[in-house]
Amino acid sequence: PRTVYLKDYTVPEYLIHNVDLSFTLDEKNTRVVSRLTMCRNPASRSSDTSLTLTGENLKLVRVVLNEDSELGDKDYLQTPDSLIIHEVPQQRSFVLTIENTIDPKANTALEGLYLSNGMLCTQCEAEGFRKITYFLDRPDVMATFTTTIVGDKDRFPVLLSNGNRVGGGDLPDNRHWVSWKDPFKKPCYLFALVAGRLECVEDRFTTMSGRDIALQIFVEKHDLDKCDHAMQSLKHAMAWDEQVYGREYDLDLYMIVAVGHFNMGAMENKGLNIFNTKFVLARPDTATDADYENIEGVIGHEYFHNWTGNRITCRDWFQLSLKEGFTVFRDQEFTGDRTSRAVKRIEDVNMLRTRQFAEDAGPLAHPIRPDAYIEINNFYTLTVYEKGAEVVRMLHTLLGAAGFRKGSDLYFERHDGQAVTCDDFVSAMETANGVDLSQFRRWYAQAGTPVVGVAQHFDAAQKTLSLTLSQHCPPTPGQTAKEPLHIPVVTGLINRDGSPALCRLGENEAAAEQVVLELTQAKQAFVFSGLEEEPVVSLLRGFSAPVKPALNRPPEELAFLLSHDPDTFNRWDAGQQLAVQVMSGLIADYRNGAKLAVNPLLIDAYRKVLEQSWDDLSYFSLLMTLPSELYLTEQMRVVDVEAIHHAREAVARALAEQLREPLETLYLRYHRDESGRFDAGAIGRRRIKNTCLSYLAQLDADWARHWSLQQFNTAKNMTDQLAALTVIVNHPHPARQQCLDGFYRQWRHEALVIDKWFAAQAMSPMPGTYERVLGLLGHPAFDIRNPNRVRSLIGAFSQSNPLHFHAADGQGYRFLADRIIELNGLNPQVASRMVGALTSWRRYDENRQNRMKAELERIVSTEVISKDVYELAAKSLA
Ligand code: HT7
Ligand code: ZN
Repeated sequence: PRTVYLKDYTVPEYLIHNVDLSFTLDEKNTRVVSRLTMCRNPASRSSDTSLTLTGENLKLVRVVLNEDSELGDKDYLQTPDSLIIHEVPQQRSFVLTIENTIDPKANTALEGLYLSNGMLCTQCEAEGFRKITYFLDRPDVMATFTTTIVGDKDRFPVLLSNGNRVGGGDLPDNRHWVSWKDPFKKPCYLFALVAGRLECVEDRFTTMSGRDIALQIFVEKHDLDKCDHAMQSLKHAMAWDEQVYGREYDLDLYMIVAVGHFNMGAMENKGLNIFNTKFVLARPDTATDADYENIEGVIGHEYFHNWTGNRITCRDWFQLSLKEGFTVFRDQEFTGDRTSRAVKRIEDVNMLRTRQFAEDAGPLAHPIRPDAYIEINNFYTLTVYEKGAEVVRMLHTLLGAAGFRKGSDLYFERHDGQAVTCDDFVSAMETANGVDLSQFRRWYAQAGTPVVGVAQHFDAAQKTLSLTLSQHCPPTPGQTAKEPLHIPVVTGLINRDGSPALCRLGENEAAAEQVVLELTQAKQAFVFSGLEEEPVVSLLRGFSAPVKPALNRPPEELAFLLSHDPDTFNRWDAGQQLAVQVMSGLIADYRNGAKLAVNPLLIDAYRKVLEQSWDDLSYFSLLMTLPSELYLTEQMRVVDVEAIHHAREAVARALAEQLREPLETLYLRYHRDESGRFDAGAIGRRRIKNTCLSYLAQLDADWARHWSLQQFNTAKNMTDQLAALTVIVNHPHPARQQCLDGFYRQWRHEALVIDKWFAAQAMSPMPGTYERVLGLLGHPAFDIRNPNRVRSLIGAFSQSNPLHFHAADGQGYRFLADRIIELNGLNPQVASRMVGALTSWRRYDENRQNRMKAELERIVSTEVISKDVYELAAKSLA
């Protein structure tokens, strides 16, 4: 397969100004007529007078140049992925009309035009438009689109595309037509079409300039009662973007369609977002609090793309983080403002530190602006999205909120309507603030997670604290030597009595509660003055940079920070690091066959947390939650999944035994019958209650088993019901099967709830999980063609059940490789997402390494292998 390089970028040879599309719909044979108004790109230096359009799986019917001359075989050449027209006008604009047919029913890859539960819909990012018609399928070709759709009135009563509806009417043979016009220039990856039997929920939003916007959410009829939260979220997002970024919506209509078969979360097509049902549908009895929060976040994310992605798009796909990193940062801030800032930051960092850091340390590590790819779909990664957002966040930290806003204003002003680069974004920040960000730009080009070393020296006579920070970044594939990065390290100081110590850097600086240390050199000292005693340093507050601090704090100091750090992130993190220290000791004990005795300091620290009173109960729950097995995996040189699991269980059990009373009291205090309101208070009460329940389930006690069963049977909302089911499925509970069967019967008509049913079983640490997962593959509700089902069974087992997936006999690996090979032929995008669980093979013992490697080799030698799967499997073996 061909590798595409950033360094080879050249401007397009031709431009397309206007696209007139017409679709005559049929499930197996849709006819597409595309009329392109084009011209030679004056900026292109190529002397080639032919025109190459991309296209895949298309049946070409005819090609007409300038309305009248139909081209013959000798005028063009068709290849499996292109149409080359040998000669087109060079001096003036021309019109090219192409007619082709496509087969949406045969499209199991869910890219281009495909069928989902009888509905026709599109997915064009990144390169799906070429599966609809021949085109210049690249993001720097921006055109205005008019789309006419013709379809049967019964099968396709609703016909949607981008922009505003400009016409429609009846046709013979029970057919009808609708025309849509999108006045904004856009790349073809933002094109969308939806047709089907859909119902609509409608609302309105008045923008800051007084424009009235119609908001519509289209779903299948039985889901009409689950759109309320998505609609509210959309209105909140629209208001937030006006308040925080001064950005207003531009069309008269904003449509969202929910589909059951979708490769990712959602897609920001101009004026017509298409969403995975998972990120739209919610009712308190069917969706958990986490689902509600995710829906708000994803609705916000896609809405924010209207400016960061659509009005200003990417020049090429290497610049993906330009729109994704920035938009993730925007959605994180939106959720932080809407819910709890402290909790949101912790959740985001948790994901970054467990999953993105692993990606950055493995064979698939790449910069947030990659410089080469075989299949661009493989680069919708945690690095491009989440680390990309951290890079934008660092700019926000370095420039301050006001400086960042000046920079974003200039970015929107300079580049509206353009396809630009990450560099253009940084330049706008630079110009607007009069700063030099040249070193900061390295974050875009350098892969890997920097390690920041810390050494401190207190001079009692001088009353100074000297903090020496250093940085180094381990090599990553293709990048051995790394250069120092520009790292903002937000730092505060705490006196030994727990009060904040003021930070004064140098003699003349004003004292502040915290400072941003700008680490730019390999090693750099910062001197704080005016300190009466040696303070405790609170470093990297709010996780101000995506780095690993190399700090070996004594457990007493961590316990101190857990009690006193005013920074909510660092306070939580101190508890996490303390637990990691204790668990690391237990992991070693387990490996040595020693008894697992939990350090009382940890129990004491957790007791103190329990004894305090907390306003934010969700934050309180996070303080009470132990680091995950995946996070512990990241801390080990050679991963021992069994030792990690048993050490963590031992700590959870010890906490449950020794803190039983306060945990019980808390559980009972919040065990109210709540209907599932989505407000911070109710969410917090459910969260702390369910955290307590999962601790109490560690006790081998009938009353605890009874509590979980009772909660399962009486829960009025999905958060409580699923929390109880999870506890039951994760322990030897006598009612396990009965609950699973009851849950299935209750929810068999709600696909998203059945996804939870599959996932809960796939993630269970109980013996026999592998056999159950294997059995579930044959369950009538399992469908390998549905990505949500694949993720809930195969994804959950391989990515969230380390104990069983990494069983020493290799059965988990074999199971996954078999599924990947099967999926490879059906849906390469989903197949390649599953490869991730095998790519970290170097982190395991020799036996597991050999077995994982053997499965990767089996995958690579599959006879017909997609570019998607090949790229990840081959690169991880290299
Ligand atoms: N911009 C979108 C990324 C995307 C995608 C979405 C759905 C299906 C396939 C896809 N390929 C790429 C989603 C986003 O980041 O908002
Ligand atoms: Zn996005």
